[in-house]
Amino acid sequence: MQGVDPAWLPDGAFRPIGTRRTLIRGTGPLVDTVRGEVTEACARFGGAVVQDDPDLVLELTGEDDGGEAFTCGRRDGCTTVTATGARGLLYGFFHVVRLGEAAFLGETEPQHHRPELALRMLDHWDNVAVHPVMGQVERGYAGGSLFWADGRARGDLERVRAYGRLLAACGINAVAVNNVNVHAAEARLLTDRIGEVADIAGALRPYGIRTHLSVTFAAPVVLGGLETADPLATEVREWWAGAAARVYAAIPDFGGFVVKADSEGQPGPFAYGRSHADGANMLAAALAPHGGTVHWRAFVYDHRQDWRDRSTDRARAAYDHFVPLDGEFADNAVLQVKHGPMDFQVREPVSPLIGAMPGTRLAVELQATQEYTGQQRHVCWLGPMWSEVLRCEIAEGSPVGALARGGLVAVSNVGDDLFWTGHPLAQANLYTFGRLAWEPGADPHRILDEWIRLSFGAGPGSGPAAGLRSILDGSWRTYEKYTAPLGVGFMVQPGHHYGPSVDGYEYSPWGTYHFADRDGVGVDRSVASGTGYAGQYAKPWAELYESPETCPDELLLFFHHVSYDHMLKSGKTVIQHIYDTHFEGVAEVEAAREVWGSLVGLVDPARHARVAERFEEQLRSAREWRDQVNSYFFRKSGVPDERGRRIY
Ligand code: GCW
Repeated sequence: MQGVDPAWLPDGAFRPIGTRRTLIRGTGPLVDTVRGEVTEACARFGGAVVQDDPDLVLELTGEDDGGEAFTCGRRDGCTTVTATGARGLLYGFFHVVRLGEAAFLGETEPQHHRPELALRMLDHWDNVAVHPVMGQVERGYAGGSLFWADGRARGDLERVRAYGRLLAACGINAVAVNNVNVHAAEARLLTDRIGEVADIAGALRPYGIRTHLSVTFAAPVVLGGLETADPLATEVREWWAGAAARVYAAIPDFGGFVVKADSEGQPGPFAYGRSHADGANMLAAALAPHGGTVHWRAFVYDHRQDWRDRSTDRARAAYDHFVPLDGEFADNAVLQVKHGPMDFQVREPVSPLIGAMPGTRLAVELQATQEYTGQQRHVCWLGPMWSEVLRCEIAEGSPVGALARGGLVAVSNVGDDLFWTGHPLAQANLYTFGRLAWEPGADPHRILDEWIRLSFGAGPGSGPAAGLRSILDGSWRTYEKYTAPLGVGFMVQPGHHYGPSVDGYEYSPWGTYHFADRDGVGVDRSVASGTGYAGQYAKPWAELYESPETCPDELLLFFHHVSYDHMLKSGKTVIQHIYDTHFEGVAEVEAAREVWGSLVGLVDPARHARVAERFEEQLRSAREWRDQVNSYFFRKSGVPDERGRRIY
């Protein structure tokens, strides 16, 4: 699309296909999408869509069965992609785009590809009407909404279509188009404003993407004029059944509802003395006749706690609320769980809930928007963190990626910004998310290389590839180093969550503390002497986390309160670790900024300028983090830096 960054689909990525002869077999809207793609590539590069003597065959075999798998191989000078579903053909086409010239070399046995997770979804926290505090996109760092402007759905949906194309090219197949905090205008998307959602769904459909909607649990009251939203009341159930039927009349392939209930002020079943299974199942029943799914979020905790009350631990909340309900949720109800027990901090353990709900379909929620990881002003490629989460065997023998039977979801980092994500390098997070949702066990570094090759047209060892890799590869650990140490969270400025404030939430009702005093720091979540959170894990995790002797360094202060001179496994004391990592983190940002500077002339000038500008802010902010955190702990502990560096 003109005037918008091409991200991982620059024209050049279509040269290998566009210079060749392609035979396309099959009919239907998604096959038309593929045909349109090939035709356009050929118009640009001189190839042709042909009936015989092809270099490439893209074939839908028989009736479209809705499947997403495809088979790709090459023999006798011809590359062949076959699929039994049109979506599979679309993914097979983008697979060939990703392979580039390599798709047309040598011979390869047919290989079968299929997504490991059926649902690969982005949740947009987009508001229709600009919210007085949260703006157009809650926690959005890439401008306004792609979908909504001036209080309604955009008239021109070209960009939404282009977005769908980028998403399909990395394997994403579902999008929720509005914020889980559903305000008054947004609530009506479910009813009289469903036509606007249908328009957006129409723009995403050609790329195999289904549309979902966040709804308010109070809809029967606020929209339907009923006196109650009690999930067991007949009139409420009937109201939802009717509402769902009307949604499907407007959007026949509608995906379903996303619900944030009894959380941070959103209404929910607790008001009626009902359980979250009652609430979710009522919506599931309304959606079931139409094949829809309800995504019920497990982000339920007390955000009005008293900091003096040391018995309440926010980390425990999701598990305490939901584990007793295991087995009670309907088949088309998916419990959507944040990957960590808190809230998308730079370092958290894996949520124990994920391993403790064998009788429930779970979706795992990640956050691509960098709320707590630099807000797309800092480079922070989250691939390694997500991969660690997905590979973690939180229940015996089962990695998180396999336990997420209901899918993988990320909070989107995209807006109407020219570069989609504000920071152009944050596109890597979106791409990596899609590829990991397709294959949770994939090596994230391979995905990064793929993203670099596609986006910058640079193979390993050529042009800017090595520089880009070195900037992105360790950027999450760098961010961790100059911000919150050893698993402590929330040392951010309250409200907007950007920049350091060590005590920002320490005495607030949100329930997240570090408990630093002159002797030590950290939250005791052991069973023996703390909140008991460590006991929510199965073996071996419960034992590992229970004792400071076995707890991994990077999570030590999440699980334990220790003295500043506590010796880490790394051989450093806690206080020296804090000082060292903060100095190192800033030095790493300085080095990355240098590398970026050296890429001038090797990457598109507009991208270069945007990233260069963001690096200035990242460095300023990293120094602020370093100096505030180091000074804070120096003043608390009185322990000087072994190396005598400047602390204020
Ligand atoms: O991370 C927190 C955010 C809120 C968000 C909430 C949630 C949409 O600060 O802005 O609300 O999580 O996940 O519901």
